[in-house]
Amino acid sequence: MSVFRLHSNAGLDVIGDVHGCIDELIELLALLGHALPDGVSRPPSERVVVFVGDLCDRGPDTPAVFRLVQAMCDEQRAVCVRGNHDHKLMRWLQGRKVSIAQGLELSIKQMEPMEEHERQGVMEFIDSMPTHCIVNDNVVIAHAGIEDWMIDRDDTAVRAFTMFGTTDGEVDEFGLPNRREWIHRHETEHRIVYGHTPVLSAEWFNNTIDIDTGCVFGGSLTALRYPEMDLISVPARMTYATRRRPFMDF
Ligand SMILES: [Mn+2]
Repeated sequence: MSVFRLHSNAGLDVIGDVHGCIDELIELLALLGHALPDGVSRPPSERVVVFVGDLCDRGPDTPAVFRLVQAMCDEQRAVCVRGNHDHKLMRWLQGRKVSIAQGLELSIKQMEPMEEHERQGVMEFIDSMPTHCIVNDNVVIAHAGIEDWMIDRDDTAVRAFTMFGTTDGEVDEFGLPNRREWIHRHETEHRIVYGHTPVLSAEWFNNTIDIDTGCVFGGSLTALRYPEMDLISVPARMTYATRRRPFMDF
């Protein structure tokens, strides 16, 4: 893992947690004007796509999502920062001991028919995902968010935080980890775009925005366009998984 810095004059489309929702992803990319790697229709957009991570688990077709996103990354049209679910799938692919739960069991089943080299390709792809991405020295994309002092740094603490969020033992009213204390501490000029915690609607708070609108849980898949700051969403075609706690308001 590393920090990925990029400059884009053409603009940027940041996409929330996909979790195997291939139909909604294809629909959203088409709506944003991106050509799909299957070669149909429009010329490629100059805009760069950044995924906030968690491409896999819980949803209907994780292999298809990896094929599409990997192809876009190979063509240098996209970047994906690493989410906790991607990380765990990588560890499973590496033959390490991980608990097979929270949708990983579905990804494993869906990946069964894949050729060995394809699974290897997914493993290497996840291994190459950065901890966070900094665009035009202004927008920071990190799966679970980031503390200000972590921006443009890469060490064990940064990796853990950007994938899993706060792990200081604080819990919310549902007894689950309180993942978003950092948004109150954010003070730099950076705009921070993240996912990880499903919200009913994506709203700016203190120069940060959570764009995980819970597609796999029957919400929607959302993109933030930069510099326009428009939010574009497509509704989930169905509820693919159920949640342990309700969506946060924002
Ligand atoms: Mn996550």
